[in-house]
Amino acid sequence: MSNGTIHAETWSQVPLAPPDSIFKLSAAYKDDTFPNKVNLGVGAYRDDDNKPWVLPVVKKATKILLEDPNLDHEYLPITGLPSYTTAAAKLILGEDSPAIASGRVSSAQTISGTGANHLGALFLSRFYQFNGDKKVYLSDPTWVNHFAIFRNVGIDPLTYPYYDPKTIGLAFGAFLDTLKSLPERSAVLLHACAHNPTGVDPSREQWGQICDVFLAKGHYAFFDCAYQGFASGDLDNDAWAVREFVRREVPLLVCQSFAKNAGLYGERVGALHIVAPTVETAGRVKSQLSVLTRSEISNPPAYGARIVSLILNNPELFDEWKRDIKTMAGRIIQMRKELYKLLTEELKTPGNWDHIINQIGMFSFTGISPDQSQALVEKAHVYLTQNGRISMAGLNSHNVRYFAESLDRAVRGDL
Ligand code: KET
Repeated sequence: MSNGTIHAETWSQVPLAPPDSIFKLSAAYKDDTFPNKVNLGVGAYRDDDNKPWVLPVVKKATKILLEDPNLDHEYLPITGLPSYTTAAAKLILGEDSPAIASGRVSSAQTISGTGANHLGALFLSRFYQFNGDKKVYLSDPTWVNHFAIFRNVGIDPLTYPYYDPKTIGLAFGAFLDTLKSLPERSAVLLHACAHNPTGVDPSREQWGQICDVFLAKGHYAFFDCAYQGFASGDLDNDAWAVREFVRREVPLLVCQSFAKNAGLYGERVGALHIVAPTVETAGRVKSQLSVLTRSEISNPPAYGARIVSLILNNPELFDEWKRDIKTMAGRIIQMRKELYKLLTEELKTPGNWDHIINQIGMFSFTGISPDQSQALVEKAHVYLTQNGRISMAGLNSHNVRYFAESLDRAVRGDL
């Protein structure tokens, strides 16, 4: 070391990492001064005036919370606010869930859906009896962060076929064949509903066949549920696949997020639910979730969980929330219809655009090439991920025409 001085680590070995592919779009959009710019990048709901929407039911719950004379800022228990985790488990697994009734669900409050994925992956990494090396199978494509989340805990992420670019739909045959060919007891990540980024979900009949293979092969289902309510506008409907797997006793866990369906993005409200085979196992699992959580975050943040707990445990607020979800899902469906109409009837954009109305949830996978996506970003000020995913929630009655026209030009190579 120079001058005989001993230096502490100076990070000369740290490589510069590229910015996050989704969040960099939000930043670029913010900096863009073009008046007609459109943000279709991050999956965050916007109202028809392109404003973030604080759900009316969240405003009500906040008021109740703030007026509560007993409100304090003490630590929550390590695995979270019990009134929240219990109600959250019921929301995804169902009021009459056999797993809840028999006390086999271990729940932990997490830092939103990302934290649930992380804790679930960490738990698997520590305790799952992998058949060989630690591997998880992810849909191709999937939410990009899944890869990093599993790598972080020493699980190698591999993919299974899911999407067929030719049909812009589910590659069901290849998906099922791959599930059958994986080693027994493989860990497989499934999107519970409103698949990100494709907007393509299996039908109930297809879920049934997927479930058959999971049972036959003893696979472990790692469900990620970040969009309950956003697929169909109905919370129970969107939880169907998870509940069916529980009913048929596939070993599984569920990662849950209230970022999107309650508009609580920044409050980081999530939960991990592990369904165990017996009450006794559930107790041991929960004890380990507690140990893992303690070392990472000590205990989760209280505010968002209190809001969601109020909403889930008060029948009036719960009904109001369901109406708010319908408002969001309904506006997105409306935008799908308008975009489809503009592309097919008015602009007569080359290609088939049926997938715009057939795909569900917050996203649409347009099927355009990375070059066309880039042209939209660079020349039309329309921000979307390179894979051609658009967040439908970023469209509204004011910008849908500009977007349709820009997409039309990109497809024709005129941008
Ligand atoms: N799972 C999926 C499938 C998902 O799309 C997201 C977020 C999450 C989990 C985590 O969300 P959280 O806010 O931690 O509850 N997706 C959007 C935002 C992001 O990338 O973080 C997105 O794809 O735009």
